[in-house]
Amino acid sequence: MKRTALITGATSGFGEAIARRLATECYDLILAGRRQERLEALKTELEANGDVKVLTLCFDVRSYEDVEKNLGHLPDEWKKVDVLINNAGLAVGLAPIHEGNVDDWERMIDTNVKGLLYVTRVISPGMVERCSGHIINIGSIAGREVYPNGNVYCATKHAVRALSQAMRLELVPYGIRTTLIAPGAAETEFSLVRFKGDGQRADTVYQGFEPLTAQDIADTVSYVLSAPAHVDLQDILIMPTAQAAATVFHKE
Ligand code: NDP
Ligand code: 8X3
Repeated sequence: MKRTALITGATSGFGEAIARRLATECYDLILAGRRQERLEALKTELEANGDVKVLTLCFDVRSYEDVEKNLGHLPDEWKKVDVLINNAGLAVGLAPIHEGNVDDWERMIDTNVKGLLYVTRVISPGMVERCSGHIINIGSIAGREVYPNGNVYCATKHAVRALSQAMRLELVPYGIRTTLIAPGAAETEFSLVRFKGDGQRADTVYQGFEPLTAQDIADTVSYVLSAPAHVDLQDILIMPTAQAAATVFHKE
């Protein structure tokens, strides 16, 4: 039977790879992000290639009003969201606390923490009503460890971890599964965004070792969703083989 998955941050990186993967696995997809042309291109590609229906929604997760307008009034055939993947997020800047850029801090807190909360607040009541559903939150190794100059990004991912634990505790009576997937270094547009478009600096992050790929995270999501109904993979840390901790890499 077809199920519906909502993926935030589907215009690039993990979200886009997860969309491609779930399109082959009996899911119809609600794809969200701010870049409309990318959402449309992905919808066209996925619908041309397979038996999948795609609804694209272009909004900023930082605005509760926009989240509610887009997700609180879904067309009837899209109302039953079986799987929510809270993936939209970003790091902006890498600076010690005494030199931090307050706008960067606000972007990270508003997107990674408040955005995840807004989307969950609008989608989870339907899951509670139906007594079924699965929420997958994309955390990070930065949600388990703090590294120098990562201060606020690490704090937001620690918050994602706390909120994932809270969701698990509060949604267990309704048969809703929750999963936190916490990746280490993965090569996506993440570092390009962190370094505000400086591609050369972004490339240096992934030099000398083999990072995770977006496909690795899509595979993990697929595995999590394929577990039998009585199994909840609650907390997954997935690292490149060459990365043992946030700042410990084996580089050639
Ligand atoms: P990308 O930059 O490739 O993708 C980020 C996605 O988030 C984009 O689709 C972007 O869409 C969306 N997004 C960002 N801000 C907003 C917003 N305000 N409203 C709506 N959508 C938004 O990075 P990744 O795929 O790597 O990142 C995905 C998640 O994984 C993030 O939460 C990140 O923190 C986390 N992560 C990444 C790791 C890595 O090393 N790459 C490791 C661990 C965790 P658009 O710009 O179109 O809005
Ligand atoms: C992204 C991985 O180590 O840059 O969450 O914080 S890291």
